Amino acid sequence: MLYPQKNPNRQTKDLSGKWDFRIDPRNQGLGKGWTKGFSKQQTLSVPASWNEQFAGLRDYLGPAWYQRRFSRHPAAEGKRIFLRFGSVNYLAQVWLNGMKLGTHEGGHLPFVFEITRRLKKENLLVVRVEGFLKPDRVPPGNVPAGPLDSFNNNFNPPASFDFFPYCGIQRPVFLFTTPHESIEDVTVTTNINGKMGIVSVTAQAKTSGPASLWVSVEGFGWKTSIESPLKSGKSTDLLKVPDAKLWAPGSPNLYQLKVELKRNGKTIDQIRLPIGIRTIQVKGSRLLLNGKPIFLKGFGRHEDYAGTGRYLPPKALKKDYANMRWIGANSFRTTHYPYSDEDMDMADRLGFLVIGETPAVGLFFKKEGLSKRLKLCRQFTKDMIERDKNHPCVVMWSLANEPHSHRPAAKAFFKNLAGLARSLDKTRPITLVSYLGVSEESFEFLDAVCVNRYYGWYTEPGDLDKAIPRLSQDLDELYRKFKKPVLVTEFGADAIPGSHADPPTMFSVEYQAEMIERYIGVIRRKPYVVGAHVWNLSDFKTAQATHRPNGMNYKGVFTRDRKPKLAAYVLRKLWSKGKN
Ligand code: BDP
Repeated sequence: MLYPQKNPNRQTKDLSGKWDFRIDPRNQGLGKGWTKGFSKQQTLSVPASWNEQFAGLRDYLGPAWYQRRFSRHPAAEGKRIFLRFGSVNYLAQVWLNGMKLGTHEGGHLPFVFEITRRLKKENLLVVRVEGFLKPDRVPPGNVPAGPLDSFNNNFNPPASFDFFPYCGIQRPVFLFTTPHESIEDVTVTTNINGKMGIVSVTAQAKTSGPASLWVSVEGFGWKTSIESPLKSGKSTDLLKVPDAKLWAPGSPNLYQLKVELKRNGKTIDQIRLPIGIRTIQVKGSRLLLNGKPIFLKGFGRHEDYAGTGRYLPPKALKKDYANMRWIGANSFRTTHYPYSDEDMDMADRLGFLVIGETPAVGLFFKKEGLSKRLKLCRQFTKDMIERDKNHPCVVMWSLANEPHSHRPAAKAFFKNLAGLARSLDKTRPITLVSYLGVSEESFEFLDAVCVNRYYGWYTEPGDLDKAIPRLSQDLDELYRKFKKPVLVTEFGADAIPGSHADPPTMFSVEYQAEMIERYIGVIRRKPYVVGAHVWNLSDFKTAQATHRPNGMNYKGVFTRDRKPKLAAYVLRKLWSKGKN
């Protein structure tokens, strides 16, 4: 699934802006023919969640209708034309000029429809969106609380996860063209041999006659290219880059890859991609980037921003990266769903290591609905890897966050998913993120052990002297059992901005800062721990609950409007000068 791009053979048009909108609380729209157009109630911004744009819609999960008109552009003449949604949460049904294009389930990954034959001079695009929380969806909601299947969090709306279940068209919508004979996919993997970078490029193309592929890599004063004929629509090339400038945090060197589909010297189609030459590998208790041990310091984040909900506008995205750089972080996990294409591009450019996570948060393994949840998880794992496989920033795939793996079915579930992930990507380690720790049996066949730890918060509340030795003991037990690198993928405390206490007390900024500092103190003494991700980069909106004042999770070291709390300064000191 190639990201839409503008180049001499391809065009794009961003459909962001004001769209017509109408909620449909009595679910009448389908019966009343709104698929052919409806009278709007209001206009709203796309991309953005609807819940934050109108006070009255905060807890409304659907259904709701969007529509937008657009004209055919002359540049589309003689091309194939596609419509791409970056993300719609959760269930989307799409019509163009009254004809159904299709349905897509799942909130955080792109989907595409070909509309070449459906496009008219003037067009009406209609989208119905529904985001109900259901146990057989991923992530699930409305799951009866019980020790085996769900935390008793009592959230309103009843999500089985701790972030607001925003709905709507939450990422950009693009029209894009490709030639009729076109490059369909490109897969890039890289290796290093001494000072030589080796770039392997597999391209797939659809042609109606013989054609060849030209692949070139250019950058830092070097250019190399190879031509090879297409065999059954495919070609694989190895390109050697002497004295390669490797990609790493602090030196995010990107080369330009160009893949051209040619016939008789004429370029029929082309794709350009920034690529990074790097390797990633688990060896014993270490994580190796370009053959050298690397420590991941950073955060779990959320796509969450006032007014736009689950869409991070460019200024907010920029600020998140500015904050992470200021503090000395080198990585993050896409908690708890794949982030936008724009986010991944920025991580490539600025040199952040990313653990890419699927939307499988709060999974449970009761029989009811399990086969549907597995089917969805397989789809999301596949779509995530296909979308992000060429990003040098992605160094690990996470199959899930905090599954309730108490039931025996969990292990088989994750074996299935891990097998799928490995068949799609043989270059990156695979993990899942657990709250269970030593009893998370799937770590036996995964590459790294990722755990979220809240000693001093959900257990030993307010008592860091008791919490810290427990953390230390727990980490040792994990390593003793699995003998794999350990990452503490979440730890932290809520700190209400401006709330102070001496001695440090839960919810004060002092308590959060002290807890984070003492956790890092323990982590530094464990040579098998290869990552520390603080929960969270910024405060974020969640569902209402007794333990979520103002419907907020205040574990950010920055506020929701991205201002530093005390813990941010403490971390900046701890992480400065390349220290872990
Ligand atoms: C962890 C979850 C995360 C929550 C966090 C918390 O992975 O989504 O937001 O706890 O409670 O268990 O703050």
